[in-house]
Amino acid sequence: MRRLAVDTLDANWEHDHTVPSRTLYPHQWSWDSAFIAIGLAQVRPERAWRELVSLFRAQWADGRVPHIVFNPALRVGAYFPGPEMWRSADVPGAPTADTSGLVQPPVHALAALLAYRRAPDSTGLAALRRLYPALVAQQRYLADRRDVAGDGLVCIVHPWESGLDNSPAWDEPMAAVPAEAAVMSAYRRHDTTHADAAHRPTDLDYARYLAIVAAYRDRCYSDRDLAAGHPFLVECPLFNAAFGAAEHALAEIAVLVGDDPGPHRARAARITEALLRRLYDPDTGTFQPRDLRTDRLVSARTVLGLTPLILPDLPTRQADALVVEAGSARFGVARRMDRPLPTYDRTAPDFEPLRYWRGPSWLNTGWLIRRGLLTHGHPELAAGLRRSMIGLVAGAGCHEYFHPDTGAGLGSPAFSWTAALLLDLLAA
Ligand code: 2M8
Repeated sequence: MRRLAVDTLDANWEHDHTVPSRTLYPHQWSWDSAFIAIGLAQVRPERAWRELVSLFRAQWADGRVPHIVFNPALRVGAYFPGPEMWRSADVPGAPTADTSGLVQPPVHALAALLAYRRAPDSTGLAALRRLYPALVAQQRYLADRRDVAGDGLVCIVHPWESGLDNSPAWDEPMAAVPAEAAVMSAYRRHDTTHADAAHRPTDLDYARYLAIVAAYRDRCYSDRDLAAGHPFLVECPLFNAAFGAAEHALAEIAVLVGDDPGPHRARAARITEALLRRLYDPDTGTFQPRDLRTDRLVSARTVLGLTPLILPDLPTRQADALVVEAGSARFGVARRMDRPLPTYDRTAPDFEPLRYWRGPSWLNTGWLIRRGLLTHGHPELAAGLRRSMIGLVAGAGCHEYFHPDTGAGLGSPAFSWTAALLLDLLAA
C-alpha cells in the first residue's frame, strides 16, 4: 500500500508541486498541498517543503493564499473555470502566476508543523523560518478582512472555500443565490468529461458557483462591505476549526523559530471561544454553519460539524457531545466500524452515497476527525477510524472518494491527498 501511495504521489508531481489529479485537477490546490505535504514528509521530506513553499509563492499582497495556482504550461480548457474566468492578473496585489481569488481552509501551519516533526533537521528548520511570516500573513488576512460579522470568525464567500463544495450544509445559503442551470450551456464543464456527472455537483450548482465568482471578481476580490450585497456569506465550522488549529500550530512554530508564541495562543483561545458562542448548537450537540445573510444556523448535519474536535482547547462538554454525534447512526464512528465515515448524515432523506460531498467517504475529513479523537482522549475510536480508512484504500486504491456503504472507489482513481494521508496513517 505504501508503494501504491508513493507511486501515486510521484506520478502527480509537477516540477514544484503535486497536482491533486492529472485529469480532474491538473493545477495546484491550496489545502490539497497541505495534506500532500503531510504525506510527502513521510517519504520525500524535501518535496514536502517545496510543495508548501511553491504554494506560498502565489500568496497575494493582502496575505490571501489562493485556492488554485494555475500552471501556465497547460492548455486553455485544461480545467474549468480557468484563468480567463478569474482574471487575477487585473487585480493589484495578485502574484505573477494566474490564480483564483478564493481561499481554502488554512491547514497549512499544521501541515508545516507535522512535516517538521517528521524530519526535524536543518532543512526543515530553514523552511519553517521561511514559511512562518507567510503563514502569519495568511492568518492576518483571514482575521482582518474576512471577519464579516465582527465576531472573531472567518466568513467564507464561496462554497469552494469550504473545500466541501456541494455539501448539504450549503443548500440553504445557495438556494438564495439567483442563477439558472441553463447558463451552463454557454460553458464546457471539464469535470464531467473525467467523472460521472451523477457523482459531481449539478449544473444548477455550477451556475451558482459561477455567479458567486463573478460577484467577487467584479469587486476585484475586495472584502470591503461584503455584508452589503455579496450573495454567499457563511461561517463554516471546519474552516474556523482549521483557523484556530493554525494558531495552535503557529505557537509551536514560533518557539522553533525564536518568536513569541503568546499572541498565537491568545488568538487560538479567542477563536475557540467564538466557535462555541456562534456555531455550537446545544440542541443537536454539534457545530453548524451560520448563514450570515439570515443570521441563522443551517440545519443539515454534516461532517463539517465534527471537525472542531481538532481544537485541543475545546471544552470537555462539547468534545464529549461531538464524540456522541460521531458515534451516532448518522456517522457511525466506532472501535470496529462496519461502514466508512460518511460526509453527511447517512440517515437523512437526501443522503446521496455517490455524489461528491453529499455522502461519500473522504480521507481528509476522516483524517481530521481521527486527529480530534486522539486529541480528546479516544484512542480506540481513533484506531477504528484509522483501520476503516486504510481498509478503503486497500479495497479500492487511492481514489478521490469512496462509496460510504460498499467502499467502492469514486472520482479520480489516483488522487494525491488520499495517497498522502494514507502514508501518514500507515506511519501512525
Ligand atoms: C474540489 O474542488 C474543486 C474546486 O475548487 C472542483 O470541484 O473543481 C474539492 O474537493 C476541493 O476540496 C479540492 O481542494 C479540489 C482539488 O482536489 O477539488
